[in-house]
Amino acid sequence: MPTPSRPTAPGFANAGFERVSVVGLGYVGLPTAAVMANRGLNVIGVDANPKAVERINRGEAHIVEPDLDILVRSATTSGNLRAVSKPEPANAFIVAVPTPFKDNHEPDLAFVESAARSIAPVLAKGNLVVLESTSPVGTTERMAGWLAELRPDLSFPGHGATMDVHIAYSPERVLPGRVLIELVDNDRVIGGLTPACGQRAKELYSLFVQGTCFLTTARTAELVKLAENAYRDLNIAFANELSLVCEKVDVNVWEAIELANRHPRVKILQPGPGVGGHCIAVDPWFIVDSARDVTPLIQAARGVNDGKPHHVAQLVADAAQNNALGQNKPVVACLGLAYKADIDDFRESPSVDVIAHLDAKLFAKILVVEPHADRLPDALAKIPGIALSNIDSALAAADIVVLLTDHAPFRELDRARLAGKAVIDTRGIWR
Ligand code: SAJ
Repeated sequence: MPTPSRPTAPGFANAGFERVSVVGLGYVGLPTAAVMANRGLNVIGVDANPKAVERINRGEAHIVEPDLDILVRSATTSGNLRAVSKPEPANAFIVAVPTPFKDNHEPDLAFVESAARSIAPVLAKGNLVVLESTSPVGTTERMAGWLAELRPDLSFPGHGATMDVHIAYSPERVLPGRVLIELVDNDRVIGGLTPACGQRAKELYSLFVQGTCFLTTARTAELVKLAENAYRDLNIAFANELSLVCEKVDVNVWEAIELANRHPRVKILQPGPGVGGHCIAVDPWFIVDSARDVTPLIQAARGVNDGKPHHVAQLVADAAQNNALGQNKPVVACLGLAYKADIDDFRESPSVDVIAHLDAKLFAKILVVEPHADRLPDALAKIPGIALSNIDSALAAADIVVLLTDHAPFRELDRARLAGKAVIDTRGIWR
């Protein structure tokens, strides 16, 4: 993790950013605010959720991410980080709000628009606004348009001959579980609405980023971010498709991939129960939305990955029907709810999807084990016969064990405890 530095020292070179505001204190915004504050910048974090604001001001992180609590505590104790629910004047605004999609997979920019509306009244000549949220190509231009409409007294890039406010796009690229490391170490792509906007944003990020900052246009930077996540989605889809092929031809997919990866130019990813999280399962649709007729590959990958939870649910149903105990309905233990290992994020989780697709009538009980949950998500709580359990009770009762998320305690499980049970290991950790 980055070494927390002490608060603003006299003569600290802040490139004219006396005060920086981060709008949206979620999985990206809070770590960014905390890292900048620990580098000596004066940071105001803005979040619409009053509970989050309160907790941050108490020096606590409201999300789980390694070492984030320590960094937030040190940032608030030094006085360099303060959370508020309404924007205040600052020299720079970093917008890090969610960009989900609507039911038809169309991007939903409501949070970006409302962030723009909330900062508009406090904007001043000389300010910088950077959008970090993953966004469809053209969103930064739209944000400039919203701001120009709301502040006719200021000039914005693309709106008027002069430029009072610089605007840029710089996507976050951090991996949950490694956010504090990647925030500092990763290279950064910065797209200005004009070259001067990009340059000003680079001056801000250079205050805490140790990777290289690459300058480009806002539209290119927006597409780069989408391309990165679509690329990963496609590669996971290939692994998932291969796992279906392997089932049909009776080959162990994990062994086949391991051996194929001994080729110097092959690096196949790992199959699993599907693709989850708020990024990889969402962002490819932003490309599709802009260019539907030329993206059959990206759409097919989404289909393969979204189809995987149904397939796993079918494997569990088959195991229930083949259950050697005969007359009695089997007990199934489902291990893991998070969308990937060792985090507490259940958003778009394929593990949750698999359980939601189980046919409850086939089972005496569905026991769910998730070390990071103290209650079942709403989507699952209504299933008849379902209960949250601990690993010992679940394994003692289970006839069928389904490994969905490869959390550390499951990886370390003594395999002897699975003897005599039907095991469906969607992540290949027990082979
Ligand atoms: N997964 C597999 N097989 C693999 C790798 C991942 O099934 O071999 C699954 C995971 O279990 C999970 C999903 O894919 O369900 C996504 O996990 P991930 O670790 O690939 O990615 P995220 O969503 O946690 O973070 C991604 C990262 N993007 C890339 O690696 C290109 C991260 O750098 C981005 O900042 C983040 O999306 C984001 O916020 O956009």
